[in-house]
Amino acid sequence: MMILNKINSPADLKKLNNQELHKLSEEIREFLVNSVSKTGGHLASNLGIVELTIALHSVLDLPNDKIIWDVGHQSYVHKLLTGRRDRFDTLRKFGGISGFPKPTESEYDSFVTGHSSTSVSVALGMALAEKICPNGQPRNLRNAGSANPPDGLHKKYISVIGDGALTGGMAFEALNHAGSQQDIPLIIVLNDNGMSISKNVGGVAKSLNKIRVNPRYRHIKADVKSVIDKIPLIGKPLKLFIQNIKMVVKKLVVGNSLFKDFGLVYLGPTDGHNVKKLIRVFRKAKSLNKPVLVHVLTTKGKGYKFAEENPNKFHGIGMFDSKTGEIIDNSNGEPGFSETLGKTLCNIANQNKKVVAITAAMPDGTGLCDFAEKFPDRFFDVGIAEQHAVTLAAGMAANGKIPVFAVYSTFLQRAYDQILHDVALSNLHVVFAIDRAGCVGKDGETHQGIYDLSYLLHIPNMTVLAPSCNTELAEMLDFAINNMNSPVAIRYPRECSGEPCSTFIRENADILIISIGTMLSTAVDAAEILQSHGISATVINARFAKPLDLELITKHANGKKIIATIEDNVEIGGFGNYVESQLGLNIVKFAFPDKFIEQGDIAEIFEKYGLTAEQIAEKLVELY
Ligand SMILES: Cc1ncc(C[n+]2csc(CCOP(=O)(O)OP(=O)(O)O)c2C)c(N)n1
Repeated sequence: MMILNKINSPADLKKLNNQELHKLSEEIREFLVNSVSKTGGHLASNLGIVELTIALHSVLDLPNDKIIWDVGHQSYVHKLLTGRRDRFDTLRKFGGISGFPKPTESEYDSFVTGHSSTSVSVALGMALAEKICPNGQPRNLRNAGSANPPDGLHKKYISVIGDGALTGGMAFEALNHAGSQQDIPLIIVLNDNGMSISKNVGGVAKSLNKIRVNPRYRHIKADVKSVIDKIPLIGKPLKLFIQNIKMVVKKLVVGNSLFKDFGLVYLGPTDGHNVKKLIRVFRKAKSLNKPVLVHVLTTKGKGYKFAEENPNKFHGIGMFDSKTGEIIDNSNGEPGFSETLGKTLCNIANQNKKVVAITAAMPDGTGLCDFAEKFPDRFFDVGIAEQHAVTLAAGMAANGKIPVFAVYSTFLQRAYDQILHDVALSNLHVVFAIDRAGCVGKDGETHQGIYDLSYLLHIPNMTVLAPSCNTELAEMLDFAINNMNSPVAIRYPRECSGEPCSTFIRENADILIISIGTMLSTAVDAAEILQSHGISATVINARFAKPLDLELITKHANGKKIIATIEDNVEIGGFGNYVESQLGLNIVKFAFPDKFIEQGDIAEIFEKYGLTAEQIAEKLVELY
């Protein structure tokens, strides 16, 4: 029987010896490749973290101790080991298990994550909360620093953070704070694979890479070990002496590490695919009862040839053939919006030398790879640092460039103040190319792009556009770069349905429907259904969410029994609300409600929230 099939909780894992743990890692890898090839998901990161997760589960007392998985996309192994193996065929599906940690799914998931660089703050916050007694008196932590503080905290708090997530500013804010809390038993596990989604960028990544590839460290380590091994009966003092040399050498090589400067104990670097070594270093970290950083070196995609060779492709992947690594293509053949953005931007940048492109660690996802290759001096990958990206763009715009920041809607949320204070207040010409807007489907609650209209429409000076098809996106990008001189946001989802873009005017119609972005095809379909009920509807493709084409809208709103809006944003603060405030008329709004929207196929989600053409038409017939 497979060992994996006997593991239902960490207690089962603790019964295994080293050999069995090794076999378990192999079984987990095989399981993950097979399972994710059928559901899609974040494969490469999980293949890289198998031994690390096994070791943490072996050493810690879960669920009493708390692991916070940064981003959370690498929590599949953790899910497999905590009783969710049998539900893996439902991964990321409607009603199925989430691709991210979710406390409502399991007591072993201690916090929701999905967006990067939050784990150190969360773990530290949890630990500090435990430190404070219910009556507000601090717990006596005088004995912290000893192995078993009688009066110390009862739980361990662990942040598992990748070197990519470490590029986010919030992680550094938290490290800075953590170092000042010397009585807190915080363990930060740095899962360093040299990769974000693409190759990791920046100064810290460079310095980590030095440690990773430094042959001096590797050789010296091996030499010292072989010297120790060759001495048949060494006395304790000699052994200690040699070990001390090892430490000194390591300090010389690792140097005055950044983490030590933050006030953290630095352990490592440790081979992240050696369970025995990992268990040893985690035990040590646990015994210290103070803020510790354990530096673990792993290989993204480990053990699956295709993912090791191309971790970027297998970071987040759809269904694929596990034998060949080939993606099973079930797209509609239309280029996605990201591809159109990338191509159009290259064309525009050829003519307009002021154009620069910025990404926050998502060159692939946002379609900027060609641009990066063609215009290396005008391309900036800032790491997972959306806030910095926006203000960097503001600086560039203030000095004569036209920056285009291509970013997912959900990740731009964290740069709200930078958009408002650093870009809009000075009316700077920054273009936001907002990808994955609307419902994102399988990533679920943490990644829905259904808030951007609400966080952009009320910002003065901001123009907000939404294309209904690829042609419109290309035109809008050209307009935003070459015809505007103030902040512009263009928001669009991943998929382009390929429907022709049109404003669909019926003279003397009964109802006016105004749609924004790709909801146009739904609006046109709803109008057709209404027609079959004897109700005629005019459909306006708004294109501009702000400023509205009030002349056109008012002209067609005149005398209509019902004016409706359709959008893939939340209702509150969204397009319909904005139209209502500008027109001063009551609007029937079709939008997402005031709740977090779960994972599932986009069509399933639209149906659940009444956003299909049939449901919209039915509702309008009812109201008519
Ligand atoms: C705020 C934010 N921006 C972007 C992302 C998209 N994203 C998901 S994982 C990832 C790379 C993470 O790299 P790392 O932490 O090193 O983990 P690895 O996948 O290499 O294991 C990125 C950029 C995100 N989740 N959150």
